[in-house]
Amino acid sequence: MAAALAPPGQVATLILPADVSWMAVPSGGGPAAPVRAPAPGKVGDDIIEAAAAVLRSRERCVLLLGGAATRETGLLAASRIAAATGARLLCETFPARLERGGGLPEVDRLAYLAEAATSQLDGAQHLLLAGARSPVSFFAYPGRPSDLVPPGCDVHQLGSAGDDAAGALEQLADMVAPGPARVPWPGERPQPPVLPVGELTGESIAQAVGALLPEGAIVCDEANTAGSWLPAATAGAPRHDWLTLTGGAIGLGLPLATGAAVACPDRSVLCLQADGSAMYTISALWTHAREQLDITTVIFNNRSYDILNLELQRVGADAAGPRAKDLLDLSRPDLDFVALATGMGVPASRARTAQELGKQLGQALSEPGPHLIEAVIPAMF
Ligand SMILES: Cc1ncc(C[n+]2csc(CCOP(=O)(O)OP(=O)(O)O)c2C)c(N)n1
Ligand SMILES: [Mg+2]
Repeated sequence: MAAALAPPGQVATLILPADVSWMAVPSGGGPAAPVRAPAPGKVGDDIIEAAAAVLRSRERCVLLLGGAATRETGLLAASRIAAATGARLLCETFPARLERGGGLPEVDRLAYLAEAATSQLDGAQHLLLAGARSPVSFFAYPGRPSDLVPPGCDVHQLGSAGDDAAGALEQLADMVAPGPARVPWPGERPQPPVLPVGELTGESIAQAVGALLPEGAIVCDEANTAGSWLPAATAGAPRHDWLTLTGGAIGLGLPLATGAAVACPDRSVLCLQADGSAMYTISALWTHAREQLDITTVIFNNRSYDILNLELQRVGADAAGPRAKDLLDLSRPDLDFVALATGMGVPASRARTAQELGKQLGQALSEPGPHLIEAVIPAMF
């Protein structure tokens, strides 16, 4: 169990013999002491000094943050380094927990689409990895490399998995950017958007979320394709945590929200959930109701496995016939998420315009307990 808890939070399955469920507890044995996660290892001084030399070389550097380095300590140190050395700051595409808003430095995420990620990394001579792995594209494509590191770029790892990447960044910042810690804003500090009006789309949902996100919220993001406007729209929000699907297996959002709300009962949890992925673990809604968790779920209902339509085109299979396309269509019948939610005890409503969403989201966030809003939006691909 200690190994499972060790950073970077490896998933573990514990297989026990059946007789543990009837065995007597050994005499004198009360409940076991809680298992403590082992402290992260310290990154060696030689590694930090080598990274400082790279940053001082004035060659083009990208600092890629991931793991535990995407929280306040790591973000502040990394942004000091970037301001002092001109290194470009990025964080991994799907951070486990990205601390944002409330004046924290806003860090762009490495793009999901390989060609967009390639242009972000274009021209880099050094890639410094702090808590992140060397980037590869999410899917493979015919005739294109999966390795996103530009040709000729040197990759430097600031310690190994499980090491204290945030502490190493602080040490590195003290070397290349001495002076008091401050939050440098490259431009103006972003402002929250105003509540949107008009058509309900991924973009207007993002504006409503940006306008209404409460202080201290935990956002569980599995909005997928229609969620691409969320990072920009929420950069000016009050302080919050952003949790994403770190692997590729969809269906994380609703149970992730369960975990977040159980762990942090005093914080508001906002679950941004695409329709197709929602269906993999829809039963989590019943847990939201049964435990009366303070979770507001917004279903991005584009009635489609939309990303797969895009990926089908991108692998060059755009001549796909009606049967292939039908596999990616989630209508016939349309899923009724209001009925699904209310059937499991979660009060629910449907929004078809941006105004309706703004009103329903504001109300759901202001009331305790679980709520679901089905946002009906057009598919893009
Ligand atoms: C467990 C699992 N099954 C299947 C897939 C393949 N897959 C990737 S994306 C996707 C569709 C996602 O659809 P939705 O959640 O509605 O998001 P959208 O693409 O519409 O934005 C599927 C089925 C997967 N990644 N994981
Ligand atoms: Mg969908």
